[in-house]
Amino acid sequence: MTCVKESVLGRALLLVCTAVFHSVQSSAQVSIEVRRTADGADDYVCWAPVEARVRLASAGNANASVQVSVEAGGTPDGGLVAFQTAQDRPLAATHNPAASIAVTITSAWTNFWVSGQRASKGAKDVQILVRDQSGATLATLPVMVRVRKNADRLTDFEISLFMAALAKLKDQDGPSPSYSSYWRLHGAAARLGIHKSPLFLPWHRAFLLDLERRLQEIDPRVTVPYWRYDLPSSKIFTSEFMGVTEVGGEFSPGGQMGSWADDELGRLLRDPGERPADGINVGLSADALDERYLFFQPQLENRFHNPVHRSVGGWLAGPSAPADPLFFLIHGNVDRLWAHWQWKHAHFDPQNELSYSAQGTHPGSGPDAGYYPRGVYVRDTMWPWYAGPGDGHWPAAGHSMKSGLSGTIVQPTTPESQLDYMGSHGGTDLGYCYDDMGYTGLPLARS
Ligand SMILES: [Cu+2]
Repeated sequence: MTCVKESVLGRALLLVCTAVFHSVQSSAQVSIEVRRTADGADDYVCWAPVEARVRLASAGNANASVQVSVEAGGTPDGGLVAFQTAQDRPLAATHNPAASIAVTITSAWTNFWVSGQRASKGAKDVQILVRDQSGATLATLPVMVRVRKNADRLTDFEISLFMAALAKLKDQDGPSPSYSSYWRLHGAAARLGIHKSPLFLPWHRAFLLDLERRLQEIDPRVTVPYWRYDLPSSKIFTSEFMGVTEVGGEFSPGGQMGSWADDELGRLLRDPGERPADGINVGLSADALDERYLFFQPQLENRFHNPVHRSVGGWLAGPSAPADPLFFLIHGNVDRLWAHWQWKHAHFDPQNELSYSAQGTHPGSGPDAGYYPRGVYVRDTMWPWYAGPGDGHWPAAGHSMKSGLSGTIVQPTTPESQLDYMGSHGGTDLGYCYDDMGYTGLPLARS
């Protein structure tokens, strides 16, 4: 069986694994793996099905086979996973996971699919269990259903994990990319057409994923939460999280945000006259957004995004916006709104101009030909995820996205690669999901 070492829980898990191991010595020894590795560092799943496999690990009779069931263990309010046997990766139309599946295991690997059903609470709180026909547990593998959540509904523990990972990234000067490189990249990209163009959404999707993977490298339990800025919030603008703004007074973030500063920009600035915790009136329902990308993108950018940057003010009102970590919570929500719109209109096909209006590669085809700079068209590589020298329009790129512990990296990083973010329509699963949008497009109860 596979015993997993996790940074904090390592000792406890090792004990659990050892205990289970002893109890099954009399019967079969069974191994479970997620993503074809014995390494627990990639045992994180979202709603999208992820490949897992099981086999008899004991040497001995090579012809042995055992009838087992694969099921989930955990707690009633923690994470939950479900299973499916299928040759090919199930897509939205074929996804049909069950609480348990019957499998005949041998000394060769047998594959199955595991997908999240309910979000974990900041730890590997769900187990993949293999039981024999008497119900005895033959093997157990802890996993985490790691989803992006509403920042206002995070537990104090989840907030502390996120803030600790952020602080660690901020303190690290050496490993690349550092926190400050994110606002520098955004500032440079702002001159290349990432705003006021179709590129706005896919570029920021990749950018968010880039930071999220960097944070997960520090703590794999962390995701970037989203700020529902259209609603009042009680938890986000506190000294434990994104800081407090006193109306008519100073911006006095307290806690960790109180000492947040940048070598070049100085101390964190926000507009002291605003109370973001009250919510920001965007004056438009998300349901009213146009179903054509050409019109949807500027609506989302101008009505649901620009006023938020302006209202919070300070760093967030300029091209160095990502220097304020609140940037990533804002863009988490922008990306979530895009994801909801994609589901509502089934807009995942990058070859359909209703899903993404700038078709082809630069200078493009159709009515938009020649209109946008390089990088905007659906099959263009987006800077800075671009391996190569500068060429007059693009600077030389010294930045590459981390492959992540469980996220697949798509090369080259094009707008096309970002559209079908869970791979539910045949694209590549980027390894993230939202707590209110399931794999098959069914709205989910937020946890
Ligand atoms: Cu923005």
